[in-house]
Amino acid sequence: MILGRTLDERMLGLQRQGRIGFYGPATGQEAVSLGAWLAIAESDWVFPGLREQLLALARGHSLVTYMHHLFADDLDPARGRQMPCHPTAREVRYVSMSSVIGTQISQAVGLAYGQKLRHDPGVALAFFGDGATSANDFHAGMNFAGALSLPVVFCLTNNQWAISIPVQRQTHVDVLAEKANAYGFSGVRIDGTDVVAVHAALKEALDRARTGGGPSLIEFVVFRMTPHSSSDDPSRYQPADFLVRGRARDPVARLARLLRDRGVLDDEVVRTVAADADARVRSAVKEAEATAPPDARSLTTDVFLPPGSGGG
Ligand SMILES: Cc1ncc(C[n+]2csc(CCOP(=O)(O)OP(=O)(O)O)c2C)c(N)n1
Ligand SMILES: [Mg+2]
Repeated sequence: MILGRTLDERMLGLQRQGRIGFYGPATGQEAVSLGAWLAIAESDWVFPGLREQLLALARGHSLVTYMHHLFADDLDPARGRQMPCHPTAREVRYVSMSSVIGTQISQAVGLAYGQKLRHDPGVALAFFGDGATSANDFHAGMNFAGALSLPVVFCLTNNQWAISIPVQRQTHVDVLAEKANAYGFSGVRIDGTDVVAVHAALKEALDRARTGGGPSLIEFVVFRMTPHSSSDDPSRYQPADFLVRGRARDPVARLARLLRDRGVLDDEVVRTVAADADARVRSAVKEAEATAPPDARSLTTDVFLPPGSGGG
């Protein structure tokens, strides 16, 4: 979680300096990614929303590769063809992030259908925000998954904003999790700033999916503690007390308190972890900045077959 926060601070700074093009932070939402990482199995598939990069890194995606992606350089797995801060990490079953809100929901459901047909134990996890619950894919995906009882967990991170639109203007229901009732499966709302609660809710939903019990919806209530992205200025629309309330539920501080109470965390560990995160991020930035941009001739590599190669 500290690595995630270090990344957010540094990347937003680098974007302001014009060294990277775009960044979407996850500050305030780290407990969702980390709780999920603790609960999922290697065979499970992650279809991310906008802010689950920490889950890819926790699953083993290389920080340096992620940095190459943020700099859109020649070692970026997408070779600069994807929006920056839209990572793809195939080796850890983390599907390329889509900018088009909600599309990953029906993609995750499609994968879950395939898993069921093949009797594969892997569960699909679809992450998305409160804003995505207004997208067609949300309704289509939830309905299909419910009707066919598919092994998918809908992870709805309600950070209370869809850029400048507050969640109260997104829907007339108070609790988004209730929407699951209409599709015939369980929906729960939990505190998404609490790693322990996230882990417990996901464990239960994953067990259900794995044993043929079908889909679940979990609503993780969190605070978006930063602008929507490096292109946004929330002071133009967000009430001043929102951040004050968010800071009181800071997931990193909250976990630190729990671990200190249990006697497994002290100042020295915190210092070491923070110094390690800082060193790793600095070194990754250095490597990416020393890497050339993709060759313009690579524009069609991996996209089209070479003329005359005859493939189908
Ligand atoms: C189909 C579609 N409509 C609109 C947008 C523009 N857009 C980008 S992010 C966003 C808000 C998403 O809000 P939410 O789903 O709550 O996710 P969060 O950013 O809060 O994590 C919107 C409307 C888009 N990318 N795709
Ligand atoms: Mg949101």
